[in-house]
Amino acid sequence: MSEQLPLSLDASADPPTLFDGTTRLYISYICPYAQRTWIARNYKGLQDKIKLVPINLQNRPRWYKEKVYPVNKVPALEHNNQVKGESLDLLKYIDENFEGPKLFPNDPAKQQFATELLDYSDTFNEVNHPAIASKGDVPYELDAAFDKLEEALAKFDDGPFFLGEFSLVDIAYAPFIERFQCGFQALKNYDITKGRPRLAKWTEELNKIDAYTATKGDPEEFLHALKKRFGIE
Ligand SMILES: N[C@@H](CCC(=O)N[C@@H](CS)C(=O)NCC(=O)O)C(=O)O
Repeated sequence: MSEQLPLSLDASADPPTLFDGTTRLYISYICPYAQRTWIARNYKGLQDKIKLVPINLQNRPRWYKEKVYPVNKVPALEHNNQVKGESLDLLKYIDENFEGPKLFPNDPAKQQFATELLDYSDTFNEVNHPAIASKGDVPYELDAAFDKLEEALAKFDDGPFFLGEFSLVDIAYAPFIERFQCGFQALKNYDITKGRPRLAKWTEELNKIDAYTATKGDPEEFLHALKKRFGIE
Protein backbone atom coordinates (compact mmCIF):
# COMPACT_ATOMS: atom_id res chain seq x y z
CA MET A 1 0.00 0.00 0.00
CA SER A 2 1.36 3.43 -0.86
CA GLU A 3 2.30 5.77 1.95
CA GLN A 4 0.00 8.66 2.78
CA LEU A 5 2.25 11.68 2.32
CA PRO A 6 2.05 14.48 4.90
CA LEU A 7 1.22 18.04 3.89
CA SER A 8 4.09 20.51 3.63
CA LEU A 9 4.62 22.76 6.65
CA ASP A 10 4.60 26.49 5.99
CA ALA A 11 5.32 29.57 8.06
CA SER A 12 2.10 29.13 10.03
CA ALA A 13 2.92 25.57 11.16
CA ASP A 14 4.08 24.71 14.67
CA PRO A 15 7.43 22.92 14.94
CA PRO A 16 7.50 19.22 15.73
CA THR A 17 8.56 18.28 19.27
CA LEU A 18 12.24 18.41 18.41
CA PHE A 19 14.74 15.98 19.88
CA ASP A 20 12.07 13.76 21.38
CA GLY A 21 13.71 10.62 20.00
CA THR A 22 11.78 10.66 16.72
CA THR A 23 13.97 10.43 13.62
CA ARG A 24 12.83 13.02 11.12
CA LEU A 25 13.80 13.64 7.51
CA TYR A 26 13.10 17.24 6.53
CA ILE A 27 12.52 17.46 2.80
CA SER A 28 10.69 19.50 0.23
CA TYR A 29 8.64 17.61 -2.33
CA ILE A 30 10.14 19.65 -5.15
CA CYS A 31 13.81 19.40 -4.12
CA PRO A 32 15.98 16.87 -6.02
CA TYR A 33 18.60 16.79 -3.25
CA ALA A 34 15.95 15.95 -0.68
CA GLN A 35 14.48 13.39 -3.07
CA ARG A 36 17.76 11.48 -2.93
CA THR A 37 17.44 10.92 0.82
CA TRP A 38 13.73 10.17 0.55
CA ILE A 39 14.43 7.40 -2.02
CA ALA A 40 17.12 5.92 0.27
CA ARG A 41 14.73 5.94 3.24
CA ASN A 42 12.06 4.19 1.16
CA TYR A 43 14.46 1.67 -0.41
CA LYS A 44 15.74 0.60 2.99
CA GLY A 45 12.14 0.16 4.17
CA LEU A 46 12.44 2.83 6.86
CA GLN A 47 9.01 4.42 6.38
CA ASP A 48 8.12 3.69 10.03
CA LYS A 49 11.56 4.57 11.43
CA ILE A 50 12.20 7.86 9.64
CA LYS A 51 9.32 10.31 9.63
CA LEU A 52 9.04 12.60 6.63
CA VAL A 53 8.64 16.29 7.45
CA PRO A 54 8.02 18.22 4.24
CA ILE A 55 8.76 21.94 4.32
CA ASN A 56 7.28 24.57 2.03
CA LEU A 57 10.47 26.30 0.89
CA GLN A 58 8.61 29.27 -0.60
CA ASN A 59 7.01 30.07 2.76
CA ARG A 60 9.40 28.45 5.22
CA PRO A 61 8.66 28.25 8.94
CA ARG A 62 11.15 30.38 10.90
CA TRP A 63 11.72 27.59 13.38
CA TYR A 64 13.33 25.49 10.67
CA LYS A 65 16.38 27.77 10.48
CA GLU A 66 16.30 28.80 14.11
CA LYS A 67 15.78 25.44 15.79
CA VAL A 68 16.35 22.64 13.29
CA TYR A 69 18.94 23.38 10.62
CA PRO A 70 20.67 26.79 10.60
CA VAL A 71 21.87 26.19 7.02
CA ASN A 72 18.14 26.52 6.20
CA LYS A 73 18.21 24.02 3.32
CA VAL A 74 16.66 20.64 2.76
CA PRO A 75 17.33 17.82 3.19
CA ALA A 76 18.22 17.52 6.88
CA LEU A 77 18.02 14.49 9.13
CA GLU A 78 17.23 14.69 12.84
CA HIS A 79 18.64 11.55 14.45
CA ASN A 80 20.10 10.80 17.88
CA ASN A 81 19.71 14.41 19.03
CA GLN A 82 21.65 15.78 16.09
CA VAL A 83 20.71 17.34 12.78
CA LYS A 84 22.81 16.59 9.73
CA GLY A 85 22.55 17.83 6.16
CA GLU A 86 24.06 17.44 2.67
CA SER A 87 22.28 14.86 0.59
CA LEU A 88 25.26 12.75 -0.47
CA ASP A 89 26.56 12.58 3.11
CA LEU A 90 23.06 11.66 4.28
CA LEU A 91 22.80 8.79 1.78
CA LYS A 92 25.89 7.24 3.33
CA TYR A 93 24.74 8.06 6.86
CA ILE A 94 21.34 6.45 6.32
CA ASP A 95 22.99 3.41 4.78
CA GLU A 96 25.44 2.99 7.65
CA ASN A 97 23.16 3.79 10.57
CA PHE A 98 19.90 2.07 9.67
CA GLU A 99 18.76 -1.41 8.77
CA GLY A 100 17.65 -2.51 5.31
CA PRO A 101 19.33 -3.42 2.02
CA LYS A 102 22.84 -2.00 1.64
CA LEU A 103 23.20 0.92 -0.74
CA PHE A 104 26.99 1.00 -0.79
CA PRO A 105 28.62 -2.15 -2.19
CA ASN A 106 31.38 -4.15 -0.46
CA ASP A 107 33.39 -4.77 -3.62
CA PRO A 108 36.37 -2.34 -3.57
CA ALA A 109 36.25 -1.82 -7.39
CA LYS A 110 32.60 -0.84 -7.10
CA GLN A 111 33.30 1.36 -4.08
CA GLN A 112 35.95 3.24 -6.01
CA PHE A 113 33.69 3.70 -9.02
CA ALA A 114 30.86 4.82 -6.73
CA THR A 115 33.12 7.52 -5.28
CA GLU A 116 34.09 8.70 -8.78
CA LEU A 117 30.48 8.89 -9.94
CA LEU A 118 29.29 10.62 -6.78
CA ASP A 119 32.08 13.18 -7.17
CA TYR A 120 31.00 13.74 -10.77
CA SER A 121 27.33 14.32 -9.96
CA ASP A 122 27.69 18.05 -9.15
CA THR A 123 29.64 18.63 -12.38
CA PHE A 124 26.99 16.71 -14.30
CA ASN A 125 24.30 18.98 -12.87
CA GLU A 126 26.37 22.08 -13.61
CA VAL A 127 26.63 21.10 -17.29
CA ASN A 128 22.93 20.33 -17.57
CA HIS A 129 21.44 23.43 -16.02
CA PRO A 130 22.87 26.06 -18.42
CA ALA A 131 22.24 23.69 -21.36
CA ILE A 132 18.52 23.84 -20.66
CA ALA A 133 18.60 27.62 -20.82
CA SER A 134 20.93 27.82 -23.86
CA LYS A 135 19.65 29.06 -27.20
CA GLY A 136 19.51 26.68 -30.20
CA ASP A 137 20.69 23.07 -30.09
CA VAL A 138 22.04 21.52 -26.93
CA PRO A 139 25.74 22.25 -26.47
CA TYR A 140 28.43 19.64 -27.11
CA GLU A 141 29.18 19.45 -23.36
CA LEU A 142 25.71 18.14 -22.70
CA ASP A 143 26.02 15.30 -25.19
CA ALA A 144 29.39 14.51 -23.65
CA ALA A 145 27.93 14.44 -20.13
CA PHE A 146 25.22 11.95 -21.07
CA ASP A 147 27.72 9.91 -23.12
CA LYS A 148 29.84 9.71 -19.98
CA LEU A 149 26.89 8.19 -18.11
CA GLU A 150 26.25 5.75 -20.98
CA GLU A 151 29.89 4.69 -20.76
CA ALA A 152 29.72 4.39 -16.98
CA LEU A 153 26.72 2.08 -17.27
CA ALA A 154 28.89 -0.34 -19.31
CA LYS A 155 31.42 -0.81 -16.51
CA PHE A 156 29.61 -3.51 -14.51
CA ASP A 157 27.42 -5.99 -16.35
CA ASP A 158 25.78 -7.73 -13.39
CA GLY A 159 22.71 -5.49 -13.63
CA PRO A 160 21.33 -2.40 -15.43
CA PHE A 161 22.46 0.11 -12.78
CA PHE A 162 25.69 2.08 -12.39
CA LEU A 163 27.29 -0.51 -10.13
CA GLY A 164 25.33 -3.40 -11.61
CA GLU A 165 22.87 -3.66 -8.76
CA PHE A 166 20.86 -0.67 -7.56
CA SER A 167 22.95 1.54 -5.26
CA LEU A 168 23.35 5.01 -3.83
CA VAL A 169 24.87 6.12 -7.16
CA ASP A 170 21.54 5.54 -8.93
CA ILE A 171 19.81 7.35 -6.09
CA ALA A 172 22.17 10.32 -6.42
CA TYR A 173 21.48 10.73 -10.15
CA ALA A 174 17.81 9.72 -10.39
CA PRO A 175 16.11 12.97 -9.25
CA PHE A 176 18.26 15.05 -11.59
CA ILE A 177 17.95 12.78 -14.62
CA GLU A 178 14.19 12.73 -14.03
CA ARG A 179 14.11 16.53 -14.31
CA PHE A 180 16.60 16.80 -17.18
CA GLN A 181 14.86 14.11 -19.21
CA CYS A 182 11.58 15.96 -18.94
CA GLY A 183 13.14 19.43 -19.43
CA PHE A 184 15.26 18.59 -22.48
CA GLN A 185 12.42 16.72 -24.17
CA ALA A 186 9.93 19.53 -23.68
CA LEU A 187 12.18 22.54 -24.21
CA LYS A 188 14.81 21.26 -26.65
CA ASN A 189 13.11 18.27 -28.25
CA TYR A 190 16.17 16.32 -27.10
CA ASP A 191 15.73 12.73 -25.97
CA ILE A 192 18.55 11.94 -23.53
CA THR A 193 18.11 8.18 -24.12
CA LYS A 194 18.29 8.31 -27.95
CA GLY A 195 21.36 6.39 -29.11
CA ARG A 196 22.07 5.49 -25.46
CA PRO A 197 20.55 2.05 -24.92
CA ARG A 198 22.06 1.61 -21.46
CA LEU A 199 20.63 4.86 -20.22
CA ALA A 200 17.26 3.91 -21.73
CA LYS A 201 17.38 0.60 -19.87
CA TRP A 202 18.49 2.36 -16.69
CA THR A 203 15.47 4.70 -16.73
CA GLU A 204 13.16 1.80 -17.55
CA GLU A 205 14.48 -0.30 -14.63
CA LEU A 206 14.54 2.67 -12.27
CA ASN A 207 10.87 3.23 -12.96
CA LYS A 208 10.13 -0.28 -11.67
CA ILE A 209 11.48 0.59 -8.22
CA ASP A 210 8.64 1.65 -5.91
CA ALA A 211 11.01 3.40 -3.50
CA TYR A 212 11.78 5.77 -6.36
CA THR A 213 8.41 6.06 -8.12
CA ALA A 214 6.78 7.03 -4.81
CA THR A 215 8.99 10.14 -4.82
CA LYS A 216 8.55 11.22 -8.43
CA GLY A 217 7.39 14.75 -9.10
CA ASP A 218 4.93 16.25 -11.53
CA PRO A 219 6.62 16.95 -14.93
CA GLU A 220 4.49 20.08 -15.38
CA GLU A 221 5.82 21.42 -12.09
CA PHE A 222 9.42 20.68 -13.15
CA LEU A 223 8.91 22.56 -16.39
CA HIS A 224 7.35 25.48 -14.60
CA ALA A 225 10.26 25.59 -12.11
CA LEU A 226 12.91 25.30 -14.86
CA LYS A 227 11.32 28.03 -16.96
CA LYS A 228 11.06 30.30 -13.94
CA ARG A 229 14.63 29.64 -12.86
CA PHE A 230 16.11 30.30 -16.29
CA GLY A 231 13.69 32.99 -17.45
CA ILE A 232 12.45 30.88 -20.37
CA GLU A 233 9.18 32.03 -21.99
N1 LIG B 1 24.31 20.60 -1.30
C1 LIG B 1 23.00 20.47 -0.72
C2 LIG B 1 22.00 21.27 -1.56
C3 LIG B 1 20.62 21.33 -0.95
C4 LIG B 1 19.77 22.43 -1.59
O1 LIG B 1 20.30 23.29 -2.31
N2 LIG B 1 18.47 22.41 -1.31
C5 LIG B 1 17.63 23.49 -1.77
C6 LIG B 1 16.29 23.01 -2.32
S1 LIG B 1 16.45 22.01 -3.75
C7 LIG B 1 17.28 24.41 -0.61
O2 LIG B 1 17.02 23.96 0.47
N3 LIG B 1 17.25 25.69 -0.90
C8 LIG B 1 16.83 26.65 0.07
C9 LIG B 1 17.70 27.84 0.08
O3 LIG B 1 18.75 27.84 -0.58
O4 LIG B 1 17.34 28.80 0.74
C10 LIG B 1 22.64 18.99 -0.64
O5 LIG B 1 23.15 18.20 -1.44
O6 LIG B 1 21.88 18.62 0.26
